[in-house]
Amino acid sequence: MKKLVALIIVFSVSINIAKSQNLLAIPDTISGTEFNLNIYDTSKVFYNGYTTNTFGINAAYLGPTLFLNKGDSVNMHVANELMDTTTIHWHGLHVSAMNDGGPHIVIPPSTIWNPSFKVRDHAAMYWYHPHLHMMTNMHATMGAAGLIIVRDSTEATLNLPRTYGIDDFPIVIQSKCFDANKQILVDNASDSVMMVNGTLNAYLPAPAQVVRLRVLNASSERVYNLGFQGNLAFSQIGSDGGLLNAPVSLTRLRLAPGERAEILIDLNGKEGQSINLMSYAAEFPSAIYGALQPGMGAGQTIPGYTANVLNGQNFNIMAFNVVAPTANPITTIPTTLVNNIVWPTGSANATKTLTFSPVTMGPTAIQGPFLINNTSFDMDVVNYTIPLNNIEIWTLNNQSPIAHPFHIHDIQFYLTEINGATPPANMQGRKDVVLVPAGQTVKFITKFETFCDSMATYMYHCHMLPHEDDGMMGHL
Ligand SMILES: [Cu+2]
Repeated sequence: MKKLVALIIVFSVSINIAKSQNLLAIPDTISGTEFNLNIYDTSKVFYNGYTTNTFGINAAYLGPTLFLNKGDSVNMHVANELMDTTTIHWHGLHVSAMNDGGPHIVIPPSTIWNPSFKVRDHAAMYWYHPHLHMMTNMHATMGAAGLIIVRDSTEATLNLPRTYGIDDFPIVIQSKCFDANKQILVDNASDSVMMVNGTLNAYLPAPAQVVRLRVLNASSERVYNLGFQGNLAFSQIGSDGGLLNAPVSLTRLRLAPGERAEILIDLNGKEGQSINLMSYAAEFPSAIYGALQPGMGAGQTIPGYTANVLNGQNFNIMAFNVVAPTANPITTIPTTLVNNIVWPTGSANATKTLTFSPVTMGPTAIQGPFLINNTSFDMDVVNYTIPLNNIEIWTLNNQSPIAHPFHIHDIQFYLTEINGATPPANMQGRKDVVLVPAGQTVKFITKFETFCDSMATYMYHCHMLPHEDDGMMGHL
């Protein structure tokens, strides 16, 4: 009998080792109108027996999720307890340039930055992260980032899951590189370890009902081709800055650095099953970071890239272990959501074309640095001055051999064309990041409203953080 018990214990341990999974961390929350964030040097155990140095915000890795209500006036208190200067940018929020936390709005060590602003954004998930010139990748990779969930009265009327951590889950996807001592390596194409919410090899017990996932790609460079094991269909209901007009049924969702997507998965009747969230990167065409070939040509690569086991492969991101439904579960997916009103293209006052190119042509062209309109970022040169209330159409023309996720501060935009074609339905909502494939053009329309300040600027840049740090950025 003793032997049998021992055998059962050994067997169950070996099953656990085979699964070798960790319960997904769900970031703590702060709600109300006063938000205290402390950025500090700390550490976290990602691997048993190793202490990894990190930058924390109120926690060892990734900050708390901030719940904001549209219309509220909020006060942020950001204390920098690092040895280094940093900034905090509210990615996607429509705030004044002085409150935006770009590279000019620095928080020196041992000081507190106190921006106050009115929440003007649509219900969606946004995020906050450092934006210090040439240091964004380092600070964000070390863990200084967190989520913002905005709620509004329109979203509140919809029959959607919205109980955080119960049927509405944040999913922050990052690829990381650890050295032999399990310290985080920054700016390295050997980002072969996947983590979700800072958890390696994560699983989430998810109830057997309609579940909402708010997915952020917070990786420095990697693009994901998200899908569920067995090609389980899911519905995208929101993009970066708001809900879509109606859910869009998908089996794949490409998500580039900085982009967010809200999706619903229907787990009704799946209790007891385990379903992996995957990246089907083997399906990517060339010239995307994450594809087998990161450049347009076979000879174009990045040091460390070819040896990285994630590139061009289908891999697990995390697992959903389906458990019993909650009380009063959401069991259906709505047919309509909101009514996004897009500015007519004829209403535009101005157009701009931004051309992306490498500094050097040839085999090393995909290693950067990259230029926008043949110009590298200069802290002291304002690239565009835009009259308040201008409606503009921007054409992003990628003449470099790798796809770049373009991000602009202050506004949300609507895509009007992708390489001459109408964008797919899941890309027709409010966005602040768009992946511009190599050799292609993307057009969007937006309105620059509410804020203008001749003394402070907003950034636009590539959200592949090494590209941004290397000067693929401008300001307006
Ligand atoms: Cu880029």
